[in-house]
Formats: sequence, C-alpha cells, structure tokens
Amino acid sequence: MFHRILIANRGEIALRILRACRELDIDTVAVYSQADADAAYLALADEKICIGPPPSSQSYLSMPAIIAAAEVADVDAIHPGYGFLSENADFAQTCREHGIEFIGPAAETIRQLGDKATAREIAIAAKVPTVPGSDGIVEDDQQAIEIAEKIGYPVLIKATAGGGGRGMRVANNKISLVSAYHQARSEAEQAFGEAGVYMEKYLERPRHVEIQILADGHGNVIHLGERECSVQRRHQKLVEEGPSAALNESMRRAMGRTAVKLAKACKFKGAGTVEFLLVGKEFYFIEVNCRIQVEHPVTELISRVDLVKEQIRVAAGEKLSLDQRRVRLQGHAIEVRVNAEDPEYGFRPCPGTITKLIAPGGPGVRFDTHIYAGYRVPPTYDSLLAKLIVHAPTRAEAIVRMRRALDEFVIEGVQTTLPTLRDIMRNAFFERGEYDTGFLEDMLG
Ligand code: MV4
Repeated sequence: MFHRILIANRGEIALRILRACRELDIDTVAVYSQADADAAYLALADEKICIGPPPSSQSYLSMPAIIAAAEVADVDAIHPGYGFLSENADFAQTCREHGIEFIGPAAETIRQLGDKATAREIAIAAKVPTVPGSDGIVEDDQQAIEIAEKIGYPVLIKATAGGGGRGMRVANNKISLVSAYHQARSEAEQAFGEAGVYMEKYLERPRHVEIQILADGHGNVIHLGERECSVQRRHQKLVEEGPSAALNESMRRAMGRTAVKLAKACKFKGAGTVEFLLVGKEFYFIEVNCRIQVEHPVTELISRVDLVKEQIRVAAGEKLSLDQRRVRLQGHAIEVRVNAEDPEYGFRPCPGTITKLIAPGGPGVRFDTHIYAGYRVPPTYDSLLAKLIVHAPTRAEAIVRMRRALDEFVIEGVQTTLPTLRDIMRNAFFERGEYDTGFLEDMLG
C-alpha cells in the first residue's frame, strides 16, 4: 500500500481524497495555488506545497509543477480527483515515467476513451447498444449526408475530443447539415486542437443515466448501479440520484452488464462511469468517464462502498474489496450541488466571502464541502461550494429528507443555487420521477 499520496486537486474533492487517505493511514501532500492558500482543509494534510504563483487558474493544470512537488515530497502516487488533469493521458504517462503511480486507468485507456469516436467504435465492436450513427470519425460532408439519410434527421454532430456536451451541433436537414458539419469541425479545432467529429441520431429529450464501474488489475470488474443525472442546466449537473426512477430491475441488470462488458473490452482499471441515454425502455451508450465523478457519493450511500478507497487500493495493486455477488444496493440517495451562482442573473458565478454558514445534518444527511464561515470564494475556479447528499429507504423519503435538509441550510455572503434546488425538490414532475434532460430548462422557463 502507498505511504504517501499527492492530491492534485482542490476544494471538496481534495478534502474527500484526503479523508480516504487518512483512514487508510496514508500520508497526504496537498498542493495548492495562491488563490487557495487559506483553504482550511490544507491544515489536515501532512504536507502542503504551493504550486501556484498567479495566474492561479493554471496551477492545478501545471504538470511540471505537480510532478516537481511529487518529487520533492517523495510521494508514491498522485490522485487527480476530477476535472483538471484527471483525464489527461499525457499526465498519466508522465507520472508513470517518473515512477509515480497515477491513481486512475492506464494512460492508453484514458487516451482511447477520451477520444469519443474511438470509445464509440470500441462500444460497437463490443456489441454495446449505441445511438445509430457513424462508426467513427466522419471524414467529409458527403459522408455526413449519406449517414444522415440512412439514420434520419435530426442528427447530432459531436467533437471526438469533446464530451460532456462540449462541441455538439444539431442538424435538421441536408442544407443545415453541411454548414453544421464544417462549423463543428472548426469549433472543435479551436476548442480542443482536434477537428475530428462523429455523428449520431439526435435523441429528443433523453434521460441521462450512468453506471458506476470499479475494476482492478486482476481482471475483476463490477458495477455499483446507476445514477440519474438528467437534472442539468447547459450540461452542468445540478441534481443526481440513485437508483433512477426510470429503471426497473431487468433494465438495471442489462445496463450494469453492458457497462461491465464495455469496461472489460477496454481493459479498464479503477473507478469509471459509463454514460447512457435512455429513451423509454431503450438505452444507448454515449461516453465513458475515466475519473471519480462529482456525484460519486450517491453511489457510496446506496452501496456502502468507499469509491475513493477502492481507487487507491486498486492503484496499489490490490484486488477489489467485493465481487458482484456482494454488491447490495439499498435505499435511495439524492445529491444536490450548491454552487456560488446567482439564479436571478442567469446562474452567473458569484464569488465573495461567506459571512454565515449553517450546515444541514441529522439522520441520512451527508455534507461534502471545503467551505466555512469566513471562506473567500475565489473567482478563479468552478463555482461548486458544497454537495448535499441524503439517503433514505425510499425515493419519497429521500425527497422529504432533502427538503428538510435544504430548509436547514443557510449560506450568506454569496448568492447560491439553493433557491433553485428547493424549487426542484418541490416540483411535481421531479417528485413523480417524470423528468428528462429538458426538465430544468422547462422549469426555469
Ligand atoms: C446526445 C443527446 C441526444 N442525442 N446524443 C450531452 C452531454 C453528453 N454527455 C452527451 N449529451 C447528449 N448527447 C444524442 N445522440 C443529448 C445530449 C444531451 C444531454 C445528455 C445528457 C444530459 C444532459 C443533456 C443535455 C443536453 C443534451
């Protein structure tokens, strides 16, 4: 097992990883930027190293700075968390070249799955249900037209280096397809340095359901059920829950088996998420994420598995702590993301100082956050302040618990998404589980 791990991230996920390390009796090295110098969780680290003279925005993305800190602190492994370098194949490769274990899949797996058209080709080869569309990259607009005429309009053009909704364009007919194809390519070139695009039938208002995967280096691959992530605004998730109100047991088994099959096909190792779109009873593969996700606590609460500890154990060469037969999914969990954003002004980021904080608590309430009264929310990074997660025996009880916890929750000094979260929890469609990826835009009007 590792003796010392460098946490190459910040905020709530840095604290989450630090907690897992402490429970595994592993020393922690926290890197931080000047903008994060007064973060309280740094005091819990065994060692802290400043990697960020301004502009702090680049610090956690600086491979040389992070590798240098890892060398100085003589760590055995680096945990990248999510975002930043967590799905950067070059970084995973560089860690290994420096004899430092990267807590995540092999660099080659990250590279393969990070290329969304390649991920799609792997899925097709593994006979995983995919949205009808191109086999891989669409080479020119003539090929795009031929495929579109086969699968029918509307079609969606996606950047192979995109993902998470970045670099997508809808085309409703042949004329708009040609311009959408070329625009998507130039935008992808601009945004990702890679112009390749692929095509899929555009599914109107799907639900977004993802399966949590765990795989070790000994051929063991399991799934820990699903999370429904359809409550999103501009591809930013706001509420996640598990299990999904849209799945019955046989669908759950089928999606889980499919996700495991895909993970095995790409020799996946570590914690990953296989994303699907759901239309009626049909599910279609769209992407694989090679990192721990923001919403991982939903799965931790219903499965009682510590996903971060499993990541660390697997990276250290150990076997998974449980096999599929021992997975027991119990109860219902809901997570809401409390962001420093102003719902009154188009959810624009709202940095500032937190002047008052009353955290929710009590039975079945988990509060993952790095903030405190007096904390200065930096404008430099994403706006996530805290995740509030509840667990209860049934979905109805989980909703009641979330309403109660949100009513207790007080944050002053910055505007937050709390009012919107309270509205969602009281929305009749949400309460009935009758919602899809268009729900939040409908509710906000
Ligand atoms: C789609 C789709 C409809 N049809 N693909 C958005 C982010 C990325 N995970 C995939 N996404 C979508 N892919 C086809 N062929 C609709 C979306 C989509 C979406 C998916 C999940 C959750 C929220 C979404 C919001 C808008 C669009």
